[in-house]
Amino acid sequence: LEDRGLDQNEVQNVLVEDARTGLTVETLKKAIQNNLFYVQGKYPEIATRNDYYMALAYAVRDRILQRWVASVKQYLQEKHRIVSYLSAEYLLGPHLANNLINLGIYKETEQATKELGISLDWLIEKEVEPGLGNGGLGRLAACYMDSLATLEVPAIGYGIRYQFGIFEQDIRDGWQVEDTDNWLRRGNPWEIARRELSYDVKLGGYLQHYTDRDGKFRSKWIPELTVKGVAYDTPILGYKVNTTNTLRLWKSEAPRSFDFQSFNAGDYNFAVNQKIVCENLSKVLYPNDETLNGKKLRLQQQYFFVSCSLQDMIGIHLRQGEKIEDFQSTFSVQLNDTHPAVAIAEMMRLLLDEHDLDWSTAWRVTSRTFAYTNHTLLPEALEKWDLELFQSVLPRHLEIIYEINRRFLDEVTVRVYGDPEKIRSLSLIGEGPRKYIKMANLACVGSYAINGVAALHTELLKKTVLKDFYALYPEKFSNKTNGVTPRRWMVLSNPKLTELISSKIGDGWIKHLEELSGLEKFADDPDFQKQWMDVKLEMKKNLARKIKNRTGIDVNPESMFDIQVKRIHEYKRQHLNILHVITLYNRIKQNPEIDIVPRTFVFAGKAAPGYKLAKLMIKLINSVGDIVNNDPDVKDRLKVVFYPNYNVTNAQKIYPAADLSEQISTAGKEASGTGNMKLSMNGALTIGTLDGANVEIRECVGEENFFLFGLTAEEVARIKSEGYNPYGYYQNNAELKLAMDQISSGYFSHLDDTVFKDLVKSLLYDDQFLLFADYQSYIECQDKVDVAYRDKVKWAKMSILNTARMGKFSSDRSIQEYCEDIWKVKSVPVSLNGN
Ligand code: B1N
Repeated sequence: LEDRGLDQNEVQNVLVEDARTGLTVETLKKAIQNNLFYVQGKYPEIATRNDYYMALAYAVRDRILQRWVASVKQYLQEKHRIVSYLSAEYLLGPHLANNLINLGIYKETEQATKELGISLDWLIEKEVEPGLGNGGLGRLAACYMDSLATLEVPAIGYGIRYQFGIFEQDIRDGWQVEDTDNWLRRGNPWEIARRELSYDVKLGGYLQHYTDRDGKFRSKWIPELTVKGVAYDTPILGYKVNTTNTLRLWKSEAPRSFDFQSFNAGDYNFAVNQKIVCENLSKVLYPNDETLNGKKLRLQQQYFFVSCSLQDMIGIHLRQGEKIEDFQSTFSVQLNDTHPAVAIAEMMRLLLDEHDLDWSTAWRVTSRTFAYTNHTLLPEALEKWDLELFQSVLPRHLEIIYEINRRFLDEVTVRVYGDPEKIRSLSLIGEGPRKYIKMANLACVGSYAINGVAALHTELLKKTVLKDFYALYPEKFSNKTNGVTPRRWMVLSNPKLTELISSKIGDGWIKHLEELSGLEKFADDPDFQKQWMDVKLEMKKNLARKIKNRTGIDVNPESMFDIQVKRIHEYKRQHLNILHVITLYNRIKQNPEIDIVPRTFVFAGKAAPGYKLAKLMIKLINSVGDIVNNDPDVKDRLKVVFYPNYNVTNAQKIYPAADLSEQISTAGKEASGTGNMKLSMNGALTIGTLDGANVEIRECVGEENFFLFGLTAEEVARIKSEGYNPYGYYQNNAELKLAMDQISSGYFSHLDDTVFKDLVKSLLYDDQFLLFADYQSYIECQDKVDVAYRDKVKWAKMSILNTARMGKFSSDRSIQEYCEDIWKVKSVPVSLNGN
């Protein structure tokens, strides 16, 4: 840092908690009033709800900044290995309440706002959440950032500051319609733009080959375009610790040189156009969850954020006075799936072309830096880039990937005795009508560790998609079962349950979730059961109110809340759930006096805009709902609700109200799932298949507290290899046949027999997800749920035991495992010493 024009000894240090940043009700109140006046320029009588929200948000931010600055300072002054998490998605959810909880000033703030005549809830609900992710993968990144900070691990998250996050979903006439998510329109008080922190990123163009003065063969990349990435930092607070890590998201802009050059040449249109092209890179999140579309802009996005991030890390490393070839001692870089896997080629390029290392040194650094998490086995989600498209964006990287591949195949040919099938499967380049790059293979070759996200998933990875890599490098593989943060998913979203739990076992569980096991001894206590179920009922009443507001549907809070909330996908089988609804409906129609437990079926989730069948599943849910909800014979015993625009904000209201959690994916398809954990933590019982983390949840809660049904992953594989015949199941099952015939004949669609044709056809003739094969088992299991729910005492006990036994599924446990087994990092407590 340069001379600042003053004798530094004369400068006074700011106190840590002074009148500006103190945590008492009085200082908070004063801060809000000050911000209202000096930041928003308003006085109370004319201040809007947003003015108050902003005034409070800035008051909270001031308090975070002390800790944030101290954390950064400590990481830079002392030498600690830093975890760098690279993810194309972060599904953070609203910040305000979370930051109040992690700062430990929720109660004080509630009091301060109350004394100012406004309700804290009213302000919290004002926040537009940053929806910078699609689903589980993005939300996992957010939970992991929370746990890293809470465990006081130096970490930085890198990603993209999408101007438009995941689309907003509305339901019109039962169909999903999408609207853009303009989340930044009222400003974002939680980020700090670091205009001075920016990097150039090259795109497109061609290579010039030449021999340099030392006789070294070199490639010079002449790009077609250069874009600039600007850092936007968001603080990530740990729970009741000083540690505050950074989430650094890159925004793309046109470099300034552009305007000058083109304006000088008089080409105004070109300049304006290029500016738009550059800004487009971080414009919008691709809304596809587990499906590829191979679009050039997506590859450009991936490369853009990866390049900025690596340049940033190298800068940090070198500024510490370290040598470039020791990079891996400063950073351990985790790849959140293959979306950032181009980092392996980019690291090589930076080391070879910009830092002048030789290949073997560069490769040693690179292959000791990266670790790769795989999140899916679905073939349609495995990233492949058309080789020509890749070359048109990243010509130099293609050349580097060829060289990595050449050396890799040379080395392994001997080890696989030249087996051409194995070599084909290991190669980074796929051959076919068109050549393509296999990003998972690049990630496996370039990483020192590879992990799956649940025990079953990791086993399947080793046996299927990555089996040839597992044979080569068994020591690289491990399992890291996903987890979720109890701060957001219990303390924040379910304060009543939190209070009840803490009244019995203290509040240590919030940081040490295993301590929830202390609840087991109250599972049979009638008073505790009553309090437990009272909280559940209150949460169900809250949700019922929300449902009424949002959809107009009246639901009975005393009915069983049967909940399936997640992205809409064939493999997740929301349509299996709907077949159950139709089956119950038909039983009522055939015997109107039948004794069944009243149920409210709640569905929520977005379908990728281009995924026709998923959109049709939404329409089917709504169509069935229209008939069932309004049929007088049903007498309100069944209600079907599709809650629109599922996001973190809505999820926080839904999980606490669940009695039954639907986790019914085809076995072997859901890598882990994390909603399954959040629901169970909040006292829901699970009906589920042996898939993903369900397997481990069942092991933990006990098989008597879990409703299991369906084929196993092995049986699914066997049936598929023998040839699955859905039509046979349909013909032989009267209830299934009736339900399917109703859907296809238009019973739920005003006699229009065309609407659901594609869905019916897929289920009857070529369903990859074996709905009919699991139908009978599912229905029988649901009948057991019905019986179990009638025994209130037993249900309460099972609900308590579910929560009590969920300790393993804290993201703190997951992160602890990553730290010990993969990253080799330790916690670094941060002190606030008055600087
Ligand atoms: O990642 C979650 C898991 O809990 C889920 O089971 C898994 O389905 C999810 C391409 C994905 N896998 N792959 C994706 C997301 C966006 C995209 O563009 C793939 N999401 C998952 C966390 O481990």
